[in-house]
Amino acid sequence: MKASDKFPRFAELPVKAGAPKESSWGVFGDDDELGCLNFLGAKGIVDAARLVQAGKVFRLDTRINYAKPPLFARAPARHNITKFDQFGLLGHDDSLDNYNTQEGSQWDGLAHVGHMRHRAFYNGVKSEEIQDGPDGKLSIHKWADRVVGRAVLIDLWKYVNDQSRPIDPLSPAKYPLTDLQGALKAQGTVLKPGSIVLIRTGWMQAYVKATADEKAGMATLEGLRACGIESSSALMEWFWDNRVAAVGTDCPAVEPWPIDYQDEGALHYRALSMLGLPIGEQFVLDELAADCAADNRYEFMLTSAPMNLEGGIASPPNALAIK
Ligand code: UVW
Repeated sequence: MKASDKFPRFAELPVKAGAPKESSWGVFGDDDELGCLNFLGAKGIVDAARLVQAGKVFRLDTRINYAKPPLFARAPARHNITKFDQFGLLGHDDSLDNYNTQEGSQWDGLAHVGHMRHRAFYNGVKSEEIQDGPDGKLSIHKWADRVVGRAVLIDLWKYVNDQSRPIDPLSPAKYPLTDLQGALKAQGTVLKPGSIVLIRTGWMQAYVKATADEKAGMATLEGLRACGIESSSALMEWFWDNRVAAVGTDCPAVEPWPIDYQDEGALHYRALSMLGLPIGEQFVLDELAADCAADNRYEFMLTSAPMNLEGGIASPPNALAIK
């Protein structure tokens, strides 16, 4: 890190008395609700805009209801179109009923998962403080205009296949930190402070090819088997010390699924509750990856506008990668 970097290193965490081990609580202020998104900023947006050179845009969200049925037994959304033809006005409205904000591509907000032993969410927020409306703590709407900056794709799927050691994405295979570092090196990409990291594991392309019966089998917490990245303290140190602002993946849980809910080392606890690191799941990265491989440019501008829902817990990313 540069000498001007005012944030503590991972080894110096926590900075706040009484805060859990390896937590960033207090680093961005006692009332902070943005966590690692604080690593993004005006300079990063200007630098990211300079990466726009080809005029290509990649949508990173799945279509609504792409997963049939949705994973983790989440409910499918119902889309209704209402016709009107009255007072000389002909047209339509529509509504999306029963919409679960995690039915497809999603950011897990910091209110999604709290630490099971500390009984607390990022920055010590208690479950009672998480509620609908403007006063809801750690609400996703606070990110609505924040997730813009330089992003980097780490194509793990390509990396392991290029080395003739493919994994089965529809199994709980674990990519180690050394693969993330190796893929970056092979791509010639560096992490700069304030980057959003996108990680392609190969899960999404395998899921899309699965049969309807296989998808039905994967739709429950018990039935799902999915690859992901390791959930170690070393990985969190690497993310934090590189000032990674958010991590989005094409797999269902970032870490391999199933997870052991009793294991304090689970990435959901380490990232969301301890570091305040937003994690994204079921992102669409295959077309972007093909383009990055073709022009050998794995960095681009990313814009993501989470839902402006006061008290919201999660959101589709509404993400665009722009090259
Ligand atoms: C669960 O919380 C079950 O899943 P996720 O946050 O990975 O969508």
